[in-house]
Amino acid sequence: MKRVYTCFCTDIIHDGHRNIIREAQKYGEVIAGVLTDEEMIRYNRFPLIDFEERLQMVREIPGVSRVVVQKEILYDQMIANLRPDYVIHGDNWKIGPESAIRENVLSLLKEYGGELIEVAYTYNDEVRRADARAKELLAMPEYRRNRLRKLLNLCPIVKTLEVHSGLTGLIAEKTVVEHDGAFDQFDAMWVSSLCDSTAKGKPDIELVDMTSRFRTIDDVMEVTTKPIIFDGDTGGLIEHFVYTVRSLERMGVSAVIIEDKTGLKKNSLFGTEVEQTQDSVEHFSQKISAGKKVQLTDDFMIIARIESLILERGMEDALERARAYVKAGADGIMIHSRKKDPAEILEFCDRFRKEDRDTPIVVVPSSFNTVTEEELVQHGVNIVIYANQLTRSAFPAMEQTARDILRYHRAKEVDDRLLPIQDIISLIDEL
Ligand code: SPV
Ligand code: MG
Repeated sequence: MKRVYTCFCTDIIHDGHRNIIREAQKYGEVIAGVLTDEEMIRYNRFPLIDFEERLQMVREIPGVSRVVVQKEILYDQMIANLRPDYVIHGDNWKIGPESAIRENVLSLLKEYGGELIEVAYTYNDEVRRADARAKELLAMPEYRRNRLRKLLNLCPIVKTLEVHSGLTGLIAEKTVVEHDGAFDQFDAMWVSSLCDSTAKGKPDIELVDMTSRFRTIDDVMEVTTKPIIFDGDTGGLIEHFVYTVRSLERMGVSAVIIEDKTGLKKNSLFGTEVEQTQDSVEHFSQKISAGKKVQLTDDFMIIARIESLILERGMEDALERARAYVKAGADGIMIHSRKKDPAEILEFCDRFRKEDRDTPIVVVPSSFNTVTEEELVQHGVNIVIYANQLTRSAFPAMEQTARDILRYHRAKEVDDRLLPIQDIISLIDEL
């Protein structure tokens, strides 16, 4: 009997999938692959159900005779192991980044005379509704909140992008790239105080109040499903911070990062050029403990940000604070630096990891931007935040456009570098 292989990268089975299996049965014995969670989140979206349930779901499709695990989105390993006579897939992979997978399959099959069967992709009302429902569920607070903890177990490093609006949220949500046969996308979003303030034309000094910051979160949440890490600045008064924790948790935010500064907060990238006061270890520890005490779920994370390197208080001070904050209940440590050289950050990570194998480490490589994600992983970092690059890329582009319109007294000269009108009016999907 001939062998037919197809891979499932989904957590819902609809008409389209059943149709593929019915077609596949006409050619022989159907073997179905299930793509691992690790690989599914690089290329598609976070699965709503766990891997065991996904395996079971595929086993139960009538016509599937065997289920195997596919560990990589490209088919090299699967095809080498199974040598199927046919691979069957919906024809929707002919366009977009997925076409790289199609090319990969075609070239592997060609080596031994295997064949690709493409079935017209079913996009009926049931499929549309199932898709929409999955996205709605992923966006619900109960589903979204615990996803950061899940990602920490799944990813070598959680890649987080700054967002400050619905539009930037959509970029973090939807941008997927294919590069050298690997797919990638961001895992989480950072609601930066710097960029949230900047978008409102305000300085980053805790002037934009919590109500307004929450409004930004809400705008982002309405159009995205990925988990949110909130930049909570100093966290404010302990008596206020406990309310912030409750609100963020209720909204479905996954984590808040608070920094150990007190008084008038200035942006860390000013370093010692402006007056900034570091909080005492005791007081900041109390703030962490108070926040941990009021949270209602085990999902929410309070991450303590250490400003000792920013304020030039030295490595020993940073490490001592890290120990104290973990003891006070912090679910993670963010270490910050404004040096161009990542050496002090990496030294901190190495030394901290030696004594604490588990507590997640977060870094924000805005200044030390030569460091790669791979190097960060080697030094025990769990979350990397690209904290301001979207805002910094948008501003010069917009300013240049404004300048050129003034210069040419019309908009024709800038048009080539703009999003086409057709694309801007259809950029946002309607319900
Ligand atoms: C932010 O993005 O607001 C941060 C990171 O807090 S930094 O600007 O580097 O302080
Ligand atoms: Mg900030």
